[in-house]
Amino acid sequence: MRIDVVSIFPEYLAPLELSLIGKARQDGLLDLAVHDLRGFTSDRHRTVDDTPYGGGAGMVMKAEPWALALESIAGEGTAAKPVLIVPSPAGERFTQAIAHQLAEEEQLVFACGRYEGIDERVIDWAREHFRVRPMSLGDYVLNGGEVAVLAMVEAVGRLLPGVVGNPESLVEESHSDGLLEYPVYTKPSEWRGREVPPVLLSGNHGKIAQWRRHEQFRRTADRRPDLLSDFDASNLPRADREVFAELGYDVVDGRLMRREGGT
Ligand code: 6GU
Repeated sequence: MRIDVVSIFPEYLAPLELSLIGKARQDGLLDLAVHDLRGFTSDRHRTVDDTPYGGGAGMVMKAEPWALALESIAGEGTAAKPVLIVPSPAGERFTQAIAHQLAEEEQLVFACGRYEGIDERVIDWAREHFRVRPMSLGDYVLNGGEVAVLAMVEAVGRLLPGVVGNPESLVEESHSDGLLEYPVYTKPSEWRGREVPPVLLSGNHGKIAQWRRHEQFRRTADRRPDLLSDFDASNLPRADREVFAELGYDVVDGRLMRREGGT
C-alpha cells in the first residue's frame, strides 16, 4: 500500500517510523511519504492560512497550496482515484469496518488540516481526483489532523498482509465481531491476593471459549451498550441468551432489547 500524508508539521508524523508501522515500511509492505504543505507555497512567508470570510475566530487554510500538494500526489500515484481522507471532527466516524475497507485500497492520501479547517472549495475540487472521505475519530476536538492520522494509519496498517506477525491476533480483538474483547491474564496465577479466573486454568477449551464470549457480552453491556443494538442475536445458544437475560436484555426478532425497568 502507498500512503501520502500532507501536513504543515511533518515532524508530527515521526512516530510512523517506529514499531509495527516502521517495520512494515522497512519490509516494503507500506510505502509512506510525508509532505510539507509549505513546500507548495510560493510567497516569502510560505503562507498557508488566512482570515475566514464572514468573520469569526481563527484562521482558515488557503486553497491553492492544498490543490498543488494534492495534484502532485495524484499525478505521482498509480491508483485511478485514490481515497483522500480529510481528518476532521466534522467527519464520518472512523471505525474498524472502515479500517478494513481502507486496507484494501492501493493508495491512501491524508490531508491534515489545522486551525479552523481547510477552505471548503478544496474538498469539493478534490473529488475530481480522489474519492474524498472526511473522517472523525470521535466526538472531541483535536488541534489538527496529525494525531488522528497516526491513529488511522496504525489501524489500517496493522491489517495489511504481513504487518502483524500472527494474523490470529487480529481475530479475537475488540470490534472484530462487534463486541469488546474479553479480559486477559498472565502469570502468576495469584497476584497480590487476586486470582486468575479458575476456568482459564481448567484446560477445558470449550468452557474457556464460552467464558470469554460471555465476558465480552458483560463488558460490552457495561461499557458500550450502544454496540449491542447492532448485535446479531438470532440463533444464540441458550447459555448466551441466559447471560443477556441476566444483563437485562431479551432477544426479540433476532435483536437484543433492553428489558423495561431492567437492572
Ligand atoms: Cl480526525 N481531526 C480533528 N482535528 N479533531 C478530531 C478528529 C479529527 N477526530 C476527533 N476529533
